[in-house]
Amino acid sequence: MNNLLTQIAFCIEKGKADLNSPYPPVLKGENGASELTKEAIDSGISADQILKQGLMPGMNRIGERFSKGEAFIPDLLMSARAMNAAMEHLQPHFDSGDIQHRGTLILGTVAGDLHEIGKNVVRMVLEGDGWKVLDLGVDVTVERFSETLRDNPDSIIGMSALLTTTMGTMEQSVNQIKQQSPQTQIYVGGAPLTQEFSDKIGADGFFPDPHSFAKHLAAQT
Ligand code: B1M
Repeated sequence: MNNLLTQIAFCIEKGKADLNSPYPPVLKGENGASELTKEAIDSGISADQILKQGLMPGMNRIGERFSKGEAFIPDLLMSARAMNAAMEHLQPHFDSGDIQHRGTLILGTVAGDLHEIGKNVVRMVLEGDGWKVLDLGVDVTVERFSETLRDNPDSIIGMSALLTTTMGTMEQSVNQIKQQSPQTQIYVGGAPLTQEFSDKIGADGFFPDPHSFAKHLAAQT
């Protein structure tokens, strides 16, 4: 793998956001995820490659260490901070500059769930593919999804969940919205989900990554 991408993955794993981040002390004075991502973009590496081969592997590694009890919540938060710093440089490269929107996507991480990074990547990719995205953030109640749908009735909805516990919340949210508005398309994603789960809860489709989601929507519009 490209050396820059390896270094980016390392910074994400270690939570080194930028040159000025004092954490971790061993990397003091070194470039962080922000500078290295900019350097990667400037050297012609695609935003997609940086995401898939730099940012995501770093995040997966800290996740694995967390599972084994070798990393803790503050480490996850530092990694999330580093990932957000790097993603700022990717945003313009996912941006198509299209003003003619394909449609509106109401997007959010379901109630009880604070994981925002995957949802943010979905927003960047879909915006880049010409969608107007109403990003409701994290911990989004079904009432907020419904209110936003009432104000934007032709929209589709995208829900993200990263916890097995909040998959239940997602099921309730999908049920409630489908009762109120059966024709509204609701798509779901997030690491613990499957197509089988999506079918079971009556959603219109599961996508493991934003690109397959964007491709599916593009085929429909
Ligand atoms: Co938490 N966390 N976390 N966490 N966290 C996981 C998810 C976990 C797998 C870690 C582990 O144990 N290995 C585990 C879940 C276990 C489970 O339920 N099966 C876990 C846990 C347990 C927890 C807490 C309960 C820990 C605790 O408090 N004891 C707690 C819960 C808090 C809450 O939400 N109520 C918690 C907290 C946190 C932080 C807040 C510290 C932080 C999030 C910070 C933030 O988002 N600002 C955090 C982090 C960073 C992680 C890991 C390490 C990374 C998640 C991430 O950002 N991945 C994660 C382990 C892991 O995933 N390896 C973990 C990168 C992101 C780009 O990928 O989100 O999968 P992902 O999104 C992908 C796809 O899934 C897809 O596209 C994205 C890009 O490819 N996708 C969609 C996502 N949504 C989509 C929607 C779509 C389509 C595609 O259509 C609508």
